[in-house]
Amino acid sequence: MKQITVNIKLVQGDITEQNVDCIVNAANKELRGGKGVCGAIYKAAGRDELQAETTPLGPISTGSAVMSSAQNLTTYGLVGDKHGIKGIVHAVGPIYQDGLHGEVELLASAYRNSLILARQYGYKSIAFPCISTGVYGFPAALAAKIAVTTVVEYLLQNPGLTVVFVAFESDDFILLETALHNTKQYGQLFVDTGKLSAFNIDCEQKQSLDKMLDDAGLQPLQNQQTDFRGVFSAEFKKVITDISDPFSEI
Ligand code: AR6
Repeated sequence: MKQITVNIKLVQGDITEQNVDCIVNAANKELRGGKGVCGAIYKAAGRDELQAETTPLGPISTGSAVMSSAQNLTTYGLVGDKHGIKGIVHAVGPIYQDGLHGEVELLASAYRNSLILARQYGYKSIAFPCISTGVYGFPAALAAKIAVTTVVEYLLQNPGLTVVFVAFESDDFILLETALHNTKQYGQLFVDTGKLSAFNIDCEQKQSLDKMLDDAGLQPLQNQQTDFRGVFSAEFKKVITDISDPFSEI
């Protein structure tokens, strides 16, 4: 029986604080610094420096993606270790109109092309925001299904990359979690490793998270901070065991 392990992490928080090789920006075609996650990424990386690098790379078409450096973007691990994000994938999702303008395939393409780029650059991990679900108005539940399906399909064919879904809003976290559980349609045996991590938590949150970590046999958190934003991440390890799934020949 064929076994393929797919590593997917789901986090609620800020994409600029993830310990990954590259992060995905929900970009516009002209690669102009904008609002939402784009604004957060440009701010963290250094607005002028990143804009100077991205302007000559554009314009690009909807559904496609380009890689830039991460400029000054640095994040810190749970034990305060400095971690440099190496690249930023600028992926352009569709502006949602009515679902009849190829939006589903264009959103899937934005995810797929980001994964292809990360792999071409030899990166081992990539973090995605919920592309198109903010300013571009894509229905969040449908977007979560497309994101998860596209990523799982890609990883089944190209194992080795760790994918982190970063939900800024708790609603998106729940939608992604549901979509991840529903990928059982591929016949996976689902294993939740129960590994927890946290970012920017307040004292009360820290105590309860430390207890959860302790219960799970893990070390307490080291980087206590007072600015509360995102707190919870769950790591999913999927072991594909069903030979009748569509990718059984891989
Ligand atoms: N980390 C992770 N996710 C975030 C963050 C963050 N720091 N901030 C917001 N989000 P949007 P779009 C989530 O509007 O719909 C820009 O101006 C947010 O909750 O950023 O693809 C670009 O320049 C939402 O779920 O991107 C484009 O012109 C998700 O990011 C246009 O908006 C995407 O929302 C792209 O629109």
